[in-house]
Amino acid sequence: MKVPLTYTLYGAPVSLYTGKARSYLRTQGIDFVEEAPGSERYLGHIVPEVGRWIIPCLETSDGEIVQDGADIIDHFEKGPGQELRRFSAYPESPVLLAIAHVFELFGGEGLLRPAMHYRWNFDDQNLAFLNSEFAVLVPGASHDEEAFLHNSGRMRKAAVNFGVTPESVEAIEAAFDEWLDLFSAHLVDHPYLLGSHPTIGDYGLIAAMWAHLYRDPAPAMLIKQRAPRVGRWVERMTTAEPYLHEYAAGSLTDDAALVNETALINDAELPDTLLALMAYVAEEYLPEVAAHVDVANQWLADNPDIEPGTNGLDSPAARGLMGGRGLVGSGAATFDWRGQQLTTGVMPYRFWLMQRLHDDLAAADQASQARVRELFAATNLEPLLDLRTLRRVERQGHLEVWGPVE
Ligand SMILES: N[C@@H](CCC(=O)N[C@@H](CS)C(=O)NCC(=O)O)C(=O)O
Repeated sequence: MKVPLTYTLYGAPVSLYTGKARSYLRTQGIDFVEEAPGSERYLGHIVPEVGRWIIPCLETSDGEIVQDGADIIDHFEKGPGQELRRFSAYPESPVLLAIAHVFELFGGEGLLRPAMHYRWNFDDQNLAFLNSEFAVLVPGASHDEEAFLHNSGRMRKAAVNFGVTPESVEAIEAAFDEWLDLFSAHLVDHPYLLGSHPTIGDYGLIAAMWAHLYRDPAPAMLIKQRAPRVGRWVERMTTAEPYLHEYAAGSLTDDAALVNETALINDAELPDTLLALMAYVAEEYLPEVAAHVDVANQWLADNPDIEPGTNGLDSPAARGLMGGRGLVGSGAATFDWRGQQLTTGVMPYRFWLMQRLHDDLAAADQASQARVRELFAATNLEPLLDLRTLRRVERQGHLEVWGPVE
């Protein structure tokens, strides 16, 4: 008899990165319970094990702890949870896989500007909701709005670290409208980014698109008015049952088609709407991640003695390149974005995600590698294939660390 595995997901409805892991578990039909990070088990056991307060964390029935959205997905894709998933989130086609990696990176790390803006700059619409949402994280927390206004100060200020400033908000809104229009156009013929089931590209996108951009009141209204199709994709990403009403009946609603690799789009005939989304990522995010790599490489060159397997900082839990939380001390990078200069904090985690693209592509056959390069060149994304930090980022003991000097 198969022993049922029940997973505990430590996370929260209001959390961006929990959305990625939760969406995976739901769309794959994997049983789990979600527990607030204010719980005794989380604070007393998970945090000490993981080495920092961070969500999402997954705990298996035999006590294994997995931190990080990508690692949680890989527990089911490549690890012991494999037989519980319905389909693989990694496309077999190296071309589709490379595209999926781009959107995993972009969704989790490149859509943070609109996510932060639409969460923290619309108090009239959002404040009462956010106050209630954050209060549920901690048992017995106050629901007092004044106190929330004060306590949320750190998160409000954090928006600046992602390039949200009075000067940039107009362009952030225009860029997000453009994103909604492009994604909406793509979804006319495709229920998910790459066809008839979600891939890691969709799971990356749902991170920003769920808690911040679809659940919070102000952007929810925007999406429902401007891009209802995108709203239905968000909802589709939160269910195990087919949610495909607007697509041609028959094959798509057939469960076999859903789990079949051929249900993904043909990599030899990529739709123009997908190419347009890729070109959008090039404009919106490529200059930023390129600037981050430059700053990191300067820092690595200046600090050649960092012990492999550490982050080179006093606190092993620190997430910014230079340990800071905000722009000061985080190793901020400045880059051109839509006619202005933005400055954002550098986080090595992003390089680790980008390495997944590089590694999978390096493992592909020559013809596929050439095809990906051609495709990325046509959509202005080619430089992404060649961005490298002087040392690789590795994950050890739930933390990001530098690999050996190569
Ligand atoms: N790389 C992590 C990022 C997780 C993350 O940043 N989670 C946020 C909540 S959505 C967090 O725990 N922040 C706590 C902090 O920064 O102190 C993942 O993808 O799981």
